[in-house]
Amino acid sequence: MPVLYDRLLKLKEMFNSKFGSIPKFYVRAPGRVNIIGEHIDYCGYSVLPMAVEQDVLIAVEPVKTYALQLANTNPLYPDFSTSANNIQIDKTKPLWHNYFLCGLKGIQEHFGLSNLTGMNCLVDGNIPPSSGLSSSSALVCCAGLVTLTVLGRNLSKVELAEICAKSERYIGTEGGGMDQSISFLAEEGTAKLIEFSPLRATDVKLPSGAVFVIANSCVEMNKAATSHFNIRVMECRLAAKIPFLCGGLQTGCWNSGVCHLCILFGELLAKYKSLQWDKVLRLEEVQAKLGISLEEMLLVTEDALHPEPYNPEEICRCLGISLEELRTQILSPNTQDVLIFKLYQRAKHVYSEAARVLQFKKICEEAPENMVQLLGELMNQSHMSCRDMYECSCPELDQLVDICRKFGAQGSRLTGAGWGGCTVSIVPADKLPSFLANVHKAYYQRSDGSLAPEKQSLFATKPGGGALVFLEA
Ligand code: ADP
Ligand code: NG1
Repeated sequence: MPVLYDRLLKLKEMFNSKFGSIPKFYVRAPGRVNIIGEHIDYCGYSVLPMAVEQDVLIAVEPVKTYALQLANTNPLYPDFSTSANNIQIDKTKPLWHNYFLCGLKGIQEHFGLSNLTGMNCLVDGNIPPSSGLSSSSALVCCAGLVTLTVLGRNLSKVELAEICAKSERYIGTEGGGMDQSISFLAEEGTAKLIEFSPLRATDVKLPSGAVFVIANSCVEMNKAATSHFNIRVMECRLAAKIPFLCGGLQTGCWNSGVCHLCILFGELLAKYKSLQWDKVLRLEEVQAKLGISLEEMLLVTEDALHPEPYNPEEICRCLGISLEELRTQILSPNTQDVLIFKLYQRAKHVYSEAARVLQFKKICEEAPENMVQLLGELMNQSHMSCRDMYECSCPELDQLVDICRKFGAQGSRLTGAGWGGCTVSIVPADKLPSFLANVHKAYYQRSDGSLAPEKQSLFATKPGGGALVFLEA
C-alpha cells in the first residue's frame, strides 16, 4: 500500500509539528459506494455496498489529562478541543468535530464510562464530503475505533458497526446502518450484502467483465444541515404505521370482495389490527409480521395507501393521535413543520428497491452470460425509482446518469442519499477507457467552463477492505 504508507508518513510529520510528539497509532476507516439498495436500510431492508479506497485516517496519541485535541490536515476543518469528560454534540450545527464526538460518545456510552482519558488526534480524509460516499460515517467509525483502541478494549466488528450506526444519529440524521456496517465489515475484493436485525455481511462476487465507476455530480448535499433525508425517514415510518388503519378492502372489486386480493387484504387487515402499530417503525417489520412477499407488499401498498400526499391532519386522524403527539412521538426535531407526506410513493420505492437488491445478488450468484446487462437494468430501474418515487435525485445527477449510459454504461444510478453527490455505473471492462474520456468531456469539460474537472470526480473503483488499526508508520 505505497500511497497509504506515504500518507501515514506525512501524517506523522504533521502530527509532530502540531503536537510536538509522535503518534502512538493510526486508524483508517473507508468510505463506501452503494451499488444498489438506496434508502432502504433504515426501513430494515438489505443493501449491497462495497468499501472504496478513499478513507479517513487518524493519527493518535493518548494523553494523561482529560484534554481531547482534534486537528485536521484540511484547513477547512478548524482545530477543536474539549474535555473528554464532557462531550456535547450540537445537533443544530453539524461541524466536523461533532462527527468525531459521535464515534467517541458511542464507545463511551457502550462501556458506561463517565471518565475518558484525553488524546491528541490529527485527522486526514480523502472522501469527497457530502457526496454520497459516506465521508461522515467513515469519520464516525474511525473515531469509534480510535476511542476503543485508546481504552484498550475489544469489540467485534459487528458490535462496532452497530454502536457507530446508533451514535452517528447524535448528529441529528436518522440513518440506517449501511455505511458504518460496510466501513467495518468490508473485505478487499468483494461487495457485501448487508442484512440487519441481526446485522450480517455476506460476500457478493461482482462480475469480472465489468468495472464500477463513480462520477461526482459536484453538487454537495449535507444530510445533517438539511431536512431532505429525515423527511424521507419519517415518511417511511408513517407509511409503516398507516397502511391498514385508513384503508378498506379492494376498491371497485367486481367479485363482491371474494377475489384473491380481497381475501388476502382481509386476512392482512386482521393481522395488522393485531399489531401494536404504535411500536412499528420500519416497513420491513410490517412485511415480516404479515408474512407476505415484497411483490405482495407492493400490491397491498397500492390498495391501502393513496397516491395523493397526506397532510398531518389526515395522518393524525388515521392514527387517532393529536398533532402534538405526531410531532413529539413520531417526527424528528427537523421535520416538525412538514406539511406533505408522500407515503404511497415512498413505500412503493422501498418495496421495489428491496426486491431489486435480492435480484442483483441472485444474478451475481448465478452469473448468466448476460449478467452485466441484467445488473445494469436493475441499476437503471433503481435510479428511476429514486428519481420518480423517492424524489431524491436532482437535475445534475439525472444528466450525469444519462451521459454515463450514453457512453457505454450498462446501468447507472445515483448512489448514497442523493439530492446531489455521486453516481455509480456498471461499465463493460473493454469500454472503460473510452467511457472515462467521453464522460469527462461531456460532464466535466463544459464549454462555458462552469464545472472545473476535479481530481476525484470520475474514477473506477474496486471493493476495498474495512477499518483497521496500524501501530507503525
Ligand atoms: P457524506 O454523504 O459524505 O456522509 P455528509 O453531508 O453526511 O456527507 O457529511 C459530510 C460532513 O462530514 C462534512 O461536512 C464534514 O463535517 C464531515 N467530514 C467529511 N470528511 C471529513 C474530513 N476529511 N475531515 C473532517 N470532517 C469531515
Ligand atoms: P450517505 O450517502 O452517506 O449520506 C445515507 C445514510 C445511509 C442510507 C443512505 C441512502 C447515514 C449516516 N447514512 O448515506 O444509512 O440511508 O443515505 O441509502 O445516515
